Amino acid sequence: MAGIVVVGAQWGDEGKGKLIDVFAEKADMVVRYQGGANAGHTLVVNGQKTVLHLVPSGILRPDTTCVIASGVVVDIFSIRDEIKKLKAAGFLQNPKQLMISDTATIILPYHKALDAAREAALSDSKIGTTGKGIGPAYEDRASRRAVLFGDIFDRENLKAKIELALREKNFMLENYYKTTAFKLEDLLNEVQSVADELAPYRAKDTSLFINRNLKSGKRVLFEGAQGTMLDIMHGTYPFVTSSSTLASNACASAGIGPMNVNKVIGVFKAYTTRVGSGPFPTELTDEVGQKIQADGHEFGSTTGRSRRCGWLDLVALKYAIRVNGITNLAMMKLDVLTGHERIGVCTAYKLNGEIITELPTSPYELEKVEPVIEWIPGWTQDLTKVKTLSDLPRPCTNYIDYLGSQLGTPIDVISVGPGREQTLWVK
Ligand code: 2SA
Ligand code: MG
Repeated sequence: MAGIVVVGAQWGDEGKGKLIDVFAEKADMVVRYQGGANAGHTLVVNGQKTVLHLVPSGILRPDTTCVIASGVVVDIFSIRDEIKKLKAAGFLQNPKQLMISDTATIILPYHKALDAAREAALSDSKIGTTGKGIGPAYEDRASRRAVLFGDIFDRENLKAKIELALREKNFMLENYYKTTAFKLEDLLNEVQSVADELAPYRAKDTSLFINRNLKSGKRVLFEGAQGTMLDIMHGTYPFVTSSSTLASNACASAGIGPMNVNKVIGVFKAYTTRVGSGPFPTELTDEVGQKIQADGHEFGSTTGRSRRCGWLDLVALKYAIRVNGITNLAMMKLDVLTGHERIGVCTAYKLNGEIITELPTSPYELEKVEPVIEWIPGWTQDLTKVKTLSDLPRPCTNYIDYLGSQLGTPIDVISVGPGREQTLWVK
């Protein structure tokens, strides 16, 4: 059995999409296990860029089956558009390549309207959500009134569920948030037309399918979205997303036992970024941060927002290794750090005059910490054409060795550009 979880070890946008696409060459299946169209996974193949939001990052490999598991919140309109684009680009020619779980939650326009209305009402203390309706959809799941993917194929039950939902949502939207209500018939008609288009991808029991495949020795990759620090339980609450982003949720969402997971790969960038509000101890608001932002093209791939940038934070990364049980690491975007005289690495925090090496669990304390930075000499060589580890400049190797010794977890893969070929294997 070979189940491998690929999880974001920072605040998302670590490069999970690229890594999954590379690994998918040797995988039979890629399972997306949480989040929704808030994610933006960018793949560059032969110079052609594809941004995926809901469809798993194995989709560019025609022999890989992609599964959207129960824990995902599926915006049915967004996935319809994503599928259309993929098909037009020559991918997903066989509908069997994509399976959407009947028990996944769906996101409807009222979830997005509520997300936007809530953020607007928060004014100065916004979470900085992507506006994709993620929070309201997971709330519906938890409060047992979610519309599930399977419901959209059953007009009678769908009508009853949406009618009930609209009573409450429209009341809130109109009376509390003073915005526009939704009309039942319009919504039902829209859902109906999308249901017809999505029917070929409907899967009744993805847990059964995944378990059978694992039992027969197939290689299954579980694709995380967002990152550890955005986890609903263990992230920088309340500045988090509304799902569990951790490796352990791959099991809960897909309906498999934890013993099926053989490896947990933590993906991190050679520096740190965060999009949205919330504490970010190593954030650089000066020209160094701006250089990283420009060189790394650090813009949200869903919203286009500028990502905040800073040095690598080993306190947060070690925390991610702990809470996920990360067994192996992949370092992405090392090429972006070219051209800095020196590279900063945060090895500890200072809190109320004391040095601490564990991430504070209190959001108020995390907001107050100052990073303790160690400096490593930088390099000027362009890394994007480097093909093997031995061709990396000496200071760069020193940086990698330094991180390896600090983290105590092997770094197996180093990425020096967005392309599949810009991948260096440590072993
Ligand atoms: P939400 O929309 O409710 O999940 O937002 C809550 C917080 O989670 C953050 N979040 C993300 N952070 C990084 N990357 C994400 N995906 C997009 C990308 C983001 C974008 O790939 O760049 O385009 O802006 C993502 N999705 C959610 C979000 O910023 C909030 O802090
Ligand atoms: Mg992203």
